[in-house]
Amino acid sequence: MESRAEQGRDYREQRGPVPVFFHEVQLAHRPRYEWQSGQRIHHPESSTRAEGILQALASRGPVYSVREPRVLDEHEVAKVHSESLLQVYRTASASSSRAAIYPSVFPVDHDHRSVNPANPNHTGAFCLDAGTPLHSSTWAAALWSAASAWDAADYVAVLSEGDVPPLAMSYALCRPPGHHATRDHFGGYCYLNNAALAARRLEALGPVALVDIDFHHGNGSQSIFYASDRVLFASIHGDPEVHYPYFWGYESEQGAGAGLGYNINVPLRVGVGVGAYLDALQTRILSRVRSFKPRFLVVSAGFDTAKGDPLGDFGLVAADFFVLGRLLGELKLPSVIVQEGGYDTSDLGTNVVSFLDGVLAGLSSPA
Ligand code: SP5
Ligand code: ZN
Repeated sequence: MESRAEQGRDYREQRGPVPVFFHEVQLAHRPRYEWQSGQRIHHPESSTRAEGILQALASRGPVYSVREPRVLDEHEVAKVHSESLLQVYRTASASSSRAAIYPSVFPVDHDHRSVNPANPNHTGAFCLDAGTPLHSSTWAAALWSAASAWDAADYVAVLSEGDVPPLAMSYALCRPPGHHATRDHFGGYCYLNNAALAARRLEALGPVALVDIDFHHGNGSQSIFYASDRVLFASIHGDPEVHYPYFWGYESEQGAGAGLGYNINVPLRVGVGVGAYLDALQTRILSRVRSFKPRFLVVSAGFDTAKGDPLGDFGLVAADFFVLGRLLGELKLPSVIVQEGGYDTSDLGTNVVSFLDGVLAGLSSPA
């Protein structure tokens, strides 16, 4: 039997199907409501999202093949998140199946010495917003979502152990999403930062570019790598003056310490056209990624930039997602695509497949 690393030496390009990592338990997390202008609305981060993506992938026949990730050891998760945050999740997972924890009291300026992660009344100390509930099923779903990202990263890492790094790609169908989760806080429908875990898996092997194309700024990923010059974080998103997460995502946030210059934010005004969007991506993000000379690419791939999305307003259609994917593929880097947002469930699957097809086309185009 050849090991996965030995197989990797024969690969220069992706051959055979692109692995899609996903576990059924990820569907069990079903947040019911969130708040919008004081009104209770249906929660947009539904399990239907993942089902639609799976269906669209299946329609592409043998190009993509779904597999279950292996169990993720919690000590890997602890390389990105605090032990207290994980304890908050474990505590919530032990609650009755009907109960939901919606934090609504947030200890601003509290010194946190008396915060107890085993006390559900203290959950607000670990939470950024009121739209990200904890149900008994949340912890297991988030952990499998993280496992999907970690295994997707492991797949390209193992294939890259040879002298010539292969142009492999993998896709983690992460749901719940992750890029708003910081080391210590959950929020923005995110509990564990899946993309950050993937980047952590890879950064030991070489520099990693983490490019975030979700409509919302990836504040969690930014904060986790803010002082790092090993992981370049670059995000293009709706202007935070107007859009969630409001307090982060400005151009002035450029990194700290050794990481100064390794954090790039490109906020775009409401209703920017696809031409201006792709232009900003190329001139302000992809050029910087190239000069950084990464060994790996991780993409926080949100599709709430799509036309008709209830949360975003960039108006991208399936053909645009193909172009976007191809531009990223043309970086010619082993690539891990991590699912983030995207809430128009009628087009989500089509857009995801179009994007992944684009990445594959970019990776395999003549250099
Ligand atoms: C992963 C991800 O995409 N998270 C997004 C979290 C956004 N939560 C706040 C949504 C506020 C919605 N206001 C909607 C106005 C629509 N016209
Ligand atoms: Zn988003």
